[in-house]
Amino acid sequence: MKVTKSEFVISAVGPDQYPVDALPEIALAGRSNVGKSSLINRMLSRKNLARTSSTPGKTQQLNYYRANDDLYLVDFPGYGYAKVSKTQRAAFGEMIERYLLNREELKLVLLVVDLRHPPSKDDIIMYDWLQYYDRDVCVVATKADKIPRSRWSKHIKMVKETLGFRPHHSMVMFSSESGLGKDELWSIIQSYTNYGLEADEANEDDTFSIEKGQE
Ligand SMILES: Nc1nc2c(ncn2[C@@H]2O[C@H](COP(=O)(O)OP(=O)(O)OP(=O)(O)O)[C@@H](O)[C@H]2O)c(=O)[nH]1
Ligand SMILES: [Mg+2]
Repeated sequence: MKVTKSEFVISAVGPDQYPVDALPEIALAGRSNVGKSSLINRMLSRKNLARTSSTPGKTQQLNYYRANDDLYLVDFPGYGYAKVSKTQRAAFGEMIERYLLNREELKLVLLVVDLRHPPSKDDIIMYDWLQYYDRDVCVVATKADKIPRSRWSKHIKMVKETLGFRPHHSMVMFSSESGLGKDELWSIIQSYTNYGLEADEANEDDTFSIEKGQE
């Protein structure tokens, strides 16, 4: 998908602040500091639209970013950050659980994990949780630029095994640094959002082989 327009829309602390225009939503879940906001910036070709930081635990609401006028990318608070208080953690958990349970516009959850390491206990809990709520999932293994290409397949295998990856879900290797996986991830997202055939046909020249050639 070619993103020609993108904007930050709202930091929502609860359902009464979620957008009401019924556009499809793609949510990003993942450990704090794993690279969710960086992934959003790369997907939208923006340097600093989603705030990234080396201080984990910064994102504490559901942050909505609109791509074209087609869909929202929804940045979740990162989990697994020790310095967030128990009360805060419970409140985020509740908000996310309610969102996952009820949000009709939610079409796909990107579970962002670090390609370098086996998924954490929290990653596994989140993956199981998403399956329990019967949500479609795409596992995005990011920071691929941090390990040599010769070890990518070994690491993908490790990620899949640790998570108990289900073959009906999708998986993509990604790097916000190099752009690896960007077009592939857009194709996956488009296959889950229902602005459908027309958009797909219009984007035939936007194939991921182009960027793959640049890896
Ligand atoms: N080399 C490399 N660094 C990355 C990549 N993605 C993210 N980073 C770095 O990892 C750090 C955390 O990235 P963020 O995008 O802020 O992580 P986050 O998941 O949004 O973190 P929270 O908002 O705290 O949950 C930053 O220093 C990024 O520059 C990547 O693909 N490659
Ligand atoms: Mg973030």
